[in-house]
Amino acid sequence: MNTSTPSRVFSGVQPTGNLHLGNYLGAIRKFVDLQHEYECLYCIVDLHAITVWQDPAALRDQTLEIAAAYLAAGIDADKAIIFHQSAVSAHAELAWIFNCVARMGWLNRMTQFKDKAGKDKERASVGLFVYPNLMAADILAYRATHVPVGEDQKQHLELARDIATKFNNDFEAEDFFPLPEPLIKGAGARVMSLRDGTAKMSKSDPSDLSRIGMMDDADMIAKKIKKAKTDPEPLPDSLDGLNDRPEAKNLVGIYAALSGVTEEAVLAEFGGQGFGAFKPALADLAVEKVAPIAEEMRRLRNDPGYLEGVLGAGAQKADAIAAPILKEVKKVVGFLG
Ligand code: AQP
Repeated sequence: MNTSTPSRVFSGVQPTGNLHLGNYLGAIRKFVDLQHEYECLYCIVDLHAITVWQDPAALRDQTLEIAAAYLAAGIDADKAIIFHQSAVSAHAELAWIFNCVARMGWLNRMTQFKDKAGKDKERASVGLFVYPNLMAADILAYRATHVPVGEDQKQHLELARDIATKFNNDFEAEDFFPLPEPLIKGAGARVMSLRDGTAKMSKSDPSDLSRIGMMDDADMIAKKIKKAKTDPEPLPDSLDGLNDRPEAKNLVGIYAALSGVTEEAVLAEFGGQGFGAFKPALADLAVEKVAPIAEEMRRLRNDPGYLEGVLGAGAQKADAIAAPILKEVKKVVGFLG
């Protein structure tokens, strides 16, 4: 039985294309900071990606693109473990066990399934429905204690805690799995669409103008910010003045997250000014922060052999942690060794 759980971070990004500023500010940038404090596993969750249709060649390509993004953003493959989910079988094996622990009622309450399945639930894959069980397995296969994610993943993380609790209770295995803590706070936890300040910036939004892509060049970033939806009012002097102005609030939030200052500080500088002045400043800042990452991603993408080597070595390290934990799980459940 495991009672002394060391702090360990696990998180992942789906290789589903169109990696955007929300993924960077909400997740990847935090991954970079955390690698100095914790043992970290950063996964490219290709098993999650196929819960909706993925062209096989594109999936391989997108997997390498996320590996390039991790490295270009500053994750050090000698410090953190970078790997793709399908290379470590513990994820799928533990997910099956969790399919038998989680309850239908719990999954029926997941808002992401409702959003992604849309009106035609009958045609959604079964994998999309049990997606949160796989996410719980991703985390708990390593007994990870901390999970940096954007706001949109909060409900799934609560479900992972429920699964860990039920497993520990059902098998009278107190503290077998830790209850993983979300690391959600901070600027950039919820970046909204540039076309609709009430919808999150998303990979699957049909409008490319809705997101700043991590591979966008300087001209494209400037164009998208120029075209971002706003209102005719100047920026207010205080945060209260952003209530009921979702698009303005979003752009101020992005500026704050990129520059590492508070939203109050952004308003102290730009309050009273119109978007004609604010948007070019935001575009310059976004180009300054994103363009070097995009350039490094492009350089790394030209060396697929190197990226595959990083992922292969990472998968071996990840497997070395997960395999003994899975072995213990099987014993607890009652499987013959
Ligand atoms: N808009 C966002 N703001 C802040 N964080 C975000 N994340 C996603 N969108 C935002 C965080 O990025 C990490 C990786 O996300 P993912 O690729 O695993 O899945 P996702 O949430 O499905 O990404 P998208 O872009 O929203 O794709 P679609 O369009 O398919 O729904 C996660 O930590 C997530 O919280």
